Amino acid sequence: MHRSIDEHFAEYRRDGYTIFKGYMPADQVRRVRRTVDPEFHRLHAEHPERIRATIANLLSQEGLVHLFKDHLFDPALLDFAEHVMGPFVQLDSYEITGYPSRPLEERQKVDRWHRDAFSYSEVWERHGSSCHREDRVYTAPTACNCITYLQDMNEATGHLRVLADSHLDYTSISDEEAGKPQAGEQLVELEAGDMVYTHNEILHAGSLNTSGEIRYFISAYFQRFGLPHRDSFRHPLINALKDEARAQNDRRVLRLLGEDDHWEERERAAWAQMIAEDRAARNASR
Ligand SMILES: O=C(O)CCC(=O)C(=O)O
Ligand SMILES: [Fe+2]
Repeated sequence: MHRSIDEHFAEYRRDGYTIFKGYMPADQVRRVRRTVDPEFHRLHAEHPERIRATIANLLSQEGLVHLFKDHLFDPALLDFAEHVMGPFVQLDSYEITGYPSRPLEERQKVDRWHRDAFSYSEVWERHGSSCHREDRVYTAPTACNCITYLQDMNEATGHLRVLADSHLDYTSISDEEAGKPQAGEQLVELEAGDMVYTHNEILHAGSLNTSGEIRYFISAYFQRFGLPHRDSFRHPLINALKDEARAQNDRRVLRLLGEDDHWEERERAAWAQMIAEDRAARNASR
């Protein structure tokens, strides 16, 4: 059962995240797992001490781009991203991460509470002057993580943990506490193929995997256009995607890949309209 953009946004604004149930069909989940399994077995064997391994820059991977590009360019996903951030959405990073299965005694261990990249709460949460903590103002995120899980999420595979509505405050978790369960945390209920769409100011953590299978998620990390980005936009495979988007006049896909000659102009036009409305309101009350 699919919910409307408005319903998702109401939840997102209140809690700092929303869940798109069944976002990736089961056969695609199986196809992705089957395709990347050998590479992750290799990566995990190479560094057995690491709790996760990542294949980054998915759009620049010859053998993977065809499998992954439709997931990222899905109009429903981009519609929601634009609803949340405005029409200024750029890709920061597109990757798949796999957690190898760990010994059973590590079950339910927390993989570090954190806020994601480009969050400003991290800068101010420990600042001595604390007046900002009295206000709980919702602001559009500078970045969003769209995380699609490729297995049911439970005690064995390792829950995603979230402190709901922490995108509205400056609560901080000390380094000593970052590896521990937190009072009030939600263990997010998810099945294979579900996508969690987060606000980058939300506090969250993964949990270690003891399921016997690899614990996978695909992360499409969106950011405001123009910010520094991790993925390359200059690879020949990306150029081909941009050529395709240009031929279809698909400006938002071009923008997603770092190309928009008009964004500043468009933003200033929106500001000018607001300033004119404010001026008209002042004049009307004279
Ligand atoms: O492991 C998870 O479920 C979440 C991962 C995460 O928060 C991250 O990679 O930033
Ligand atoms: Fe994260």
